[in-house]
Amino acid sequence: MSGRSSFLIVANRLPVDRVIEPDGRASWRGSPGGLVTALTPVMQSRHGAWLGWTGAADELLEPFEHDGMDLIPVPITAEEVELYYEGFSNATLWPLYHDVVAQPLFERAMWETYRSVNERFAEAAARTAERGAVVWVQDYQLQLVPAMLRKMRPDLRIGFFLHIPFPPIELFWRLPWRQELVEGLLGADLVGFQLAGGAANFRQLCKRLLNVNHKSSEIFLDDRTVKTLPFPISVDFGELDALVRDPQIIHRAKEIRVELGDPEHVLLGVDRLDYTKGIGLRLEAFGELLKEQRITPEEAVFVQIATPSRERVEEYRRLRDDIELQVGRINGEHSNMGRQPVQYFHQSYDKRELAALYLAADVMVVTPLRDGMNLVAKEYVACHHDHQGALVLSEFAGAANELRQAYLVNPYDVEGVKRQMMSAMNASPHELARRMRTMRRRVATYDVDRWASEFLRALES
Ligand code: ADQ
Repeated sequence: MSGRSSFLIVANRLPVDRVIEPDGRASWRGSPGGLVTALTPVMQSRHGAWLGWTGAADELLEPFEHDGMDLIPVPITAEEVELYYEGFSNATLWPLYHDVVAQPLFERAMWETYRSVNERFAEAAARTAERGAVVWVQDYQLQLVPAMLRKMRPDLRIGFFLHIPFPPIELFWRLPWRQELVEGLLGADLVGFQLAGGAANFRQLCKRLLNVNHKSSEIFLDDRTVKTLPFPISVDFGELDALVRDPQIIHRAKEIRVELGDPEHVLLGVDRLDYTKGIGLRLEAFGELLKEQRITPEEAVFVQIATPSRERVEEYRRLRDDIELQVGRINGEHSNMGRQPVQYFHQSYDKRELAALYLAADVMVVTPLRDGMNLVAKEYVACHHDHQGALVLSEFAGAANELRQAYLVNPYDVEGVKRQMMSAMNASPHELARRMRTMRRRVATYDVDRWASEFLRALES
């Protein structure tokens, strides 16, 4: 460990997961995901440091090195996990920023803890950053950090990226602590959003709340300017594309289809088990297609992978029960011996198995009610160099902005979802290739590397 760094990432979580070795010792493994892959080379070349929580409460760990990065654990107590993480982040901000598809909780104790944990992250960053360093703060759990950090260290260049949608004024306005939150973000030199719409929402809000002027992407404060720009996040196209050319993965994809009973159509959903993802409504659409005999259990199987998520938050527990009840109902009504039309897995998978599933699926169904981007949609596209496979995609996912050739749906319109699922299943290979080719060009060009480098270029210019 070398002390101070000229490049810092500040995120709720460190980019590593703890693994217990067979001999009982604990070690760290890089957590999967595009963000870590995209940032690792930048971190290595700039000797960067990453500040974040280990994921375990009440743990005090010294900084350590992993894969050429300095990792600096920020401790969080069990009570703070409840109030800052499960509370204000996931029970207040998450639903508020996702169109209030669940009722947000507005509790003062949660807010107070959010503020004090943000302060701790800012202090840790202030201690670690070299003079004039570049600091990149990630996501909705840390929206107060930019202003806190600027106050402690005006010499730094501070960027912030929001991975989830930024809501329209009318929704954001409900937040009792709206002013402090907006001022928190304005501590950055650059605030990045997934979409231009989110950036515009933010600028309008600043005008209305603080009466500050803006012109195109810039907000003018008394003593400086804040840039607000869209940077649609993406996936590691090259890695996924190479993975699905691996003979073992190809073999596994074929095996999956056989295990599913070799149906004509394999439909797939892959999501964190979250109420924003629209899992229930896509199952409802599939169930109705079965009921109306527009498809039979011999023809089509729906595989739904739902990664366990936020299981201590009440909404999420209820959601799990609802989905499992629904799966049971559909299978109860439509299964015959040896054939279950919905295959449901409440599990996490490694990259290779996930790639094989994407490759095996004829129709990927992505139907969030609201989603910042949705990487699953882009991962599916990256896995289809065969130019086959159809993507059914919600208009309310950020990815719909780029993937215009998907079978776009309004997830609130069940008849429309059913219609597009049928079109996707019945499309000719020629039609599928036409759509897939254009979508692949887009994802190949705007991959996650490009996302990170464009953000950093805008921050440093
Ligand atoms: P998420 O809401 O988590 O991300 P998403 O973008 O779809 O949603 O990313 C999920 C990731 O988890 C994907 O990379 C996927 O492969 C992986 N995953 C899902 N289920 C899995 C399973 N069972 N096993 C293993 N891996 C699984 C938030 C925002 C999004 C935004 C991203 C990135 O909500 O809108 O796209 O951040 O900015």
